[in-house]
Amino acid sequence: MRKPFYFSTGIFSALALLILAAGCSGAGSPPVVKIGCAAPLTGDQAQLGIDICNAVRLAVDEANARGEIIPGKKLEVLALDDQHNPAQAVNVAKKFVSDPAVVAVMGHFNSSCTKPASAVYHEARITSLTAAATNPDLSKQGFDTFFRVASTDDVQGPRAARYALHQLGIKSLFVIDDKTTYGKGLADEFKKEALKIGMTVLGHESITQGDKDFTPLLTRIKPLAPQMIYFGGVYPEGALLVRQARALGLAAAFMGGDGLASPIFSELASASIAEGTYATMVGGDMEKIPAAQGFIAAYKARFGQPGQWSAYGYDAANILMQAIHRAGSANREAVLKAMREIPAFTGITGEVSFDERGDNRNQFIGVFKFESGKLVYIGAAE
Ligand code: ABU
Repeated sequence: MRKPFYFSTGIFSALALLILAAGCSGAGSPPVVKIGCAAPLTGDQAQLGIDICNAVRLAVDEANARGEIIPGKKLEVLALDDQHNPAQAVNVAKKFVSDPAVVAVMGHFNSSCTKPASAVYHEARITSLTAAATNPDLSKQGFDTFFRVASTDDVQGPRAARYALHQLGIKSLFVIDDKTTYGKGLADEFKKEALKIGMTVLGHESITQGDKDFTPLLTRIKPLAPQMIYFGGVYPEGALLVRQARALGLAAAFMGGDGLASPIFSELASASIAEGTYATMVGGDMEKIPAAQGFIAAYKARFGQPGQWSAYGYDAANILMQAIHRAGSANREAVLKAMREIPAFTGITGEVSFDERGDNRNQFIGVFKFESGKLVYIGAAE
């Protein structure tokens, strides 16, 4: 029987080996190792994902310029859009795991996407590190492939409730959530603590992401006269809620979690309507952290103003790259082992060290207030 043509001579065998050695990037280019970045990159939450993936690109390009992660190999960011849709997040996760050049994934942004996607990464034995998904259950699935740098909502919710009572003097409130893994989880944690510390919860209702008219709900809330409305959700619906509440003459203070902590909330609501809204965030004021100034300048020069999550994306990418460097290879299991053994990392957001579930031991919650269209840091929530 004749051999296939390309195996029929020593010359062609040698040629095939050379092509393999050069990898897919072509002769002369260093082999590429990819870090996935999964987040909403289109749609109404796109800016949040873009803020993170841009920071990941910056960190990776800086590391490539230093040439220190895996000598002779070039790192590349492969950013894929999960559209903050859980089904699409699973598709994205499957694309990453089926690409042998992808060594680890940064993401996802939304807890509702991170949850199903993390099962795909666990099955494929590939490290995933989220900078932003804050639902506490994500790290309770028994996946040794899961890591996150963000503080969790079982810390954020209770600290926000205590801040509302002790610092803002709020005694009565109404809770709204957006039914998502993040929004409902955060609102439930806030409410549980509010009840525990003696606040009066006048009601708790849910809205649906993507809906535009919350007037019927707000009309029901108005006669209850809560001192505060607490919203577990993200800025597109948060901005509509506060706009429509003010239009109805509902004067209650408005507070939410890290899903509101974006200047886009103020742009959508308008600066005057957003004025005085509180948003907790998993960090403090980056502009005042000396270690963050180089990052902020480099980010601004390349992409414009960094978002609230950009610094977390940058730190997370540098942690992943340190694990790849310590593994000394682009082997997924080796990188995962290095992640599990990684020592405390001091980044621009502070110290990050992972517990046995992959959560950051450093759980910080800052409180921000919208003033003249800007997010102003007003202190830590304890
Ligand atoms: N933590 C803010 C929004 C992302 C999430 O769904 O957790």
